[in-house]
Amino acid sequence: MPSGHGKLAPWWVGSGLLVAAVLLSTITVWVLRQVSGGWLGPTPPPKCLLVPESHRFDCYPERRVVVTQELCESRGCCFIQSPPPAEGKQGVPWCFYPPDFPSYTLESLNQTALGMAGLLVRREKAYYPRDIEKLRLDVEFETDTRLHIKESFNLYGAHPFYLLMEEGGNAHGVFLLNSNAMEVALQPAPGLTWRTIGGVLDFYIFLGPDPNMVIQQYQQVIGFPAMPPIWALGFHLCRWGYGSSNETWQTVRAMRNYQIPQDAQWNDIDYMDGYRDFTLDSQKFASLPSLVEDLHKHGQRYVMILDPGISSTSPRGSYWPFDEGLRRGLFLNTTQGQPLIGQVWPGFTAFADFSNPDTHQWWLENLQHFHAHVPFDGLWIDMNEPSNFMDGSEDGCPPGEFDSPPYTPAVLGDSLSAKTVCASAKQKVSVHYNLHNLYGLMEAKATASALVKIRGKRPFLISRSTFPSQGRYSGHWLGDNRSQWKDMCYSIPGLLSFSLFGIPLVGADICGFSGSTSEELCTRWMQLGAFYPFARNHNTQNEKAQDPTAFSPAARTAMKDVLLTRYSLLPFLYTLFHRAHLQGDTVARPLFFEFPWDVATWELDRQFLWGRSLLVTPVLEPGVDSVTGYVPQGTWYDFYTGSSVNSSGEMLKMSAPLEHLNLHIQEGSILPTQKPGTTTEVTRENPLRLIVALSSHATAWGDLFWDDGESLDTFEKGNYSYVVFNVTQNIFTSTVLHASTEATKVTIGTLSIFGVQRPPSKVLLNGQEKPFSYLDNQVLTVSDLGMSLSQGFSLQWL
Ligand SMILES: *[C@@H]1O[C@H](CO)[C@@H](O)[C@H](O)[C@H]1NC(C)=O
Ligand SMILES: *[C@@H]1O[C@H](CO)[C@@H](O)[C@H](O)[C@H]1NC(C)=O
Ligand SMILES: *[C@@H]1O[C@H](CO)[C@@H](O)[C@H](O)[C@H]1NC(C)=O
Ligand SMILES: *[C@@H]1O[C@H](CO)[C@@H](O)[C@H](O)[C@H]1NC(C)=O
Ligand SMILES: *[C@@H]1O[C@H](CO)[C@@H](O)[C@H](O)[C@H]1NC(C)=O
Ligand SMILES: *[C@@H]1O[C@H](CO)[C@@H](O)[C@H](O)[C@H]1NC(C)=O
Ligand SMILES: CC(=O)N[C@H]1CO[C@H](CO)[C@@H](O)[C@@H]1O
Repeated sequence: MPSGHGKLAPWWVGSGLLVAAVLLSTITVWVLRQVSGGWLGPTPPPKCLLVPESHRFDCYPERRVVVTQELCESRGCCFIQSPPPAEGKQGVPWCFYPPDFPSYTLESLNQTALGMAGLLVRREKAYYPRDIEKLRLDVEFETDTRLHIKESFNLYGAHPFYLLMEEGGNAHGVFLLNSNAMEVALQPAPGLTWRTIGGVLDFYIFLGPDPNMVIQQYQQVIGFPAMPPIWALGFHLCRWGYGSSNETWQTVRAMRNYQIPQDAQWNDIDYMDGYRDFTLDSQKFASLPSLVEDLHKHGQRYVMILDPGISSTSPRGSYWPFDEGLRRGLFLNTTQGQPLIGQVWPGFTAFADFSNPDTHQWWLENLQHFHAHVPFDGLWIDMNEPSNFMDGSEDGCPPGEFDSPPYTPAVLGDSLSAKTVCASAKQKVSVHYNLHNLYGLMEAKATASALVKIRGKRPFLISRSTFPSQGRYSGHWLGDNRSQWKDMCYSIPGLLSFSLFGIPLVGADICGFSGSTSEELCTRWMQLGAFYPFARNHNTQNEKAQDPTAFSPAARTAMKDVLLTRYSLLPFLYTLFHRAHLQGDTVARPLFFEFPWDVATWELDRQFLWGRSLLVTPVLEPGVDSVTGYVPQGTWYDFYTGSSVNSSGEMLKMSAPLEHLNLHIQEGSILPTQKPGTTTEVTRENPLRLIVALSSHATAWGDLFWDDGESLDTFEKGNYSYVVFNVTQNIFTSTVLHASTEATKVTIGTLSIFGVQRPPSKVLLNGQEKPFSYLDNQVLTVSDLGMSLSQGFSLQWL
């Protein structure tokens, strides 16, 4: 459960009844108080004319109804027709609330320990069915920067959170902690309406003031993301339609043969017998256990898919997962108290009720049985919205207000049960109506916990459905995309959204899932994908292979090179994940997070940063050998050569032949890198190279988190090293702030210092003279340092 849900416990239990009584609540959040004038229409009542277009909040949001004046006025609302909106713009609602629409008034406001408590009272009924007359309002100033507003009395992806940039570069965020079906309407002017059909109006307001801080404050509420094992940050390869484990194995061997980095091999549903969870196709996948053993011998890992739909039609006694789940009563039930049956890959299925702790135990036992046979390392949980090929169930859904509420928010198919289970389905803690958006979160929690119990190491898990707090248990891939240039472009905003949602381990299917990719698209996508925090190439069945070995030597080499670049950056990437885990920093980061005062960065969605300092400018179109990207004001260094670019904050054209991905380092930063190997395990043994990018004041700063890469809670238990690097006045210092034995096993081999304006006369390592090289592009390199990471040192150039 999300952190902070403890206090909602009474609402969770038996909330079916309560929700029936809270069927429609509308709350309006004013985002910016800015009024733009102007209205159109015949001669409506003067009070209606008083409402400027920008402040017209929709009083008739029903989508299947053409709203007429009569319908509108029957709700006590104002009707003024507006001209159709310009293309790409939001329209102005024709039917909107008048200024005197009956609303709540605040009564008896008292001070409380954390803030204020009051009563919101409605004296006149509005048009909503079963309007609530009294709401209790609690306002808690929880920290200096977090204002918490919760309204209750009685009491999809779904990330009811937004971040807003205000004029001047300040930011704020708003989170509505509510799992019910809802919709959010943006007004033509700054303002928005949240419409939810149940639950508590539990609002959090994060005051920043900068975007990084808003996201940190949000994650203080929902929980910081889990620290992934380092192998999760390697390259993952998957496809649907490997015909057999032997074919899967061949791909792994081909990757090794070309020495292309790969940490994990995956299988989609092909491995299963009849697409049933926890079974193995004993013909085509007979060699899977041997393949997994071989992967482990090579320092590689195995990940496979699981779905929450459990086949319900296998002969009794032949399929333990269903028989036992039925015996223990662990499935979603119909209102009649029978397991609800829908249809997924195996045919008819029941759905595991992850709100029941007993289901977690049964899920664990299933995984233990399978792991004894196929010792998998991580899991991929799919179809967990939960997705159903039928609407509701094999019998549809019963009549009633859960499946046919008086108002249905804008959801798929305008029906709560479209392509999923009935909203009326019974789950252990509540009715599915309240829990639908939590399904993937609860499954992830059960799965992560099972992985820990089975392997005793940090769990690796990727989930399709997510909800706030998901990052504590899993990463996410952006779902089924297509092998098209525009899908590659969309992946960047997709990625950055999940950074904001506190799920930093995220990526799209590299080279595209459905449709057929081209060599050029796949090469460019591998370059972009090498900078997805979670980097997996995945393909649908019946399409040509799209792993790196499937292409010409030139393309294959370009893909290999960019993966080696990713692997060289593992110490930096891993440290960014540590900072995410520690305090909610983002890993893949929009440019405006670092340059909020520069309005030109606000809409950039074709570039992104890693942390504060590494700018990624991918090519996103065919047939070009250059790319134009924004370079914020300051000095930036080419990652590969160390040559500098001085930007005034402008779009710059960069050379981008097919084998090249543009990467630039922001002045003032120090990036820990490592000589790359073909697995994270091999890479971890190699010497580190620190890249120092000097600022205009000749200073720089960077850090490194280092542990064994997979033990549980190393930070929490203090079993890690943390080292800070710093340059001032031509002196580089490495300061070990926290040490563990692991850091004694790795050395700092090379220091590359970008932006050294004059060739030094000598270089001193801890006072001893050292040979160095200096290039015309102002790069100073000192190699063969041989310094243990566990010991601080200094290096001076004179
Ligand atoms: C505020 O205090 C008064 C007097 O003690 C009490 O009657 C009222 O219920 C309180 N209001 C709230 C919202 O707690
Ligand atoms: C897989 O390969 C093994 C070893 O080469 C062979 O014995 C087995 O028959 C193959 N299995 C299939 C299903 O082709
Ligand atoms: C579902 O029904 C089974 C009996 O078929 C029962 O054991 C179980 O408790 C029920 N679960 C819920 C959440 O109602
Ligand atoms: C950028 O500016 C620095 C001084 O701040 C200078 O040393 C460097 O040569 C400049 N780089 C380019 C490419 O002009
Ligand atoms: C600390 O981590 C090392 C591996 O780096 C492990 O061998 C050792 O047992 C751990 N110590 C504790 C106290 O957990
Ligand atoms: C860098 O090192 C110098 C000298 O040790 C110290 O004075 C300074 O505070 C350090 N700066 C940072 C950002 O750590
Ligand atoms: C068809 C489809 O679902 N396309 C998705 C592919 O992935 C991008 C993000 O990477 C989504 O925005 C698309 O909707």
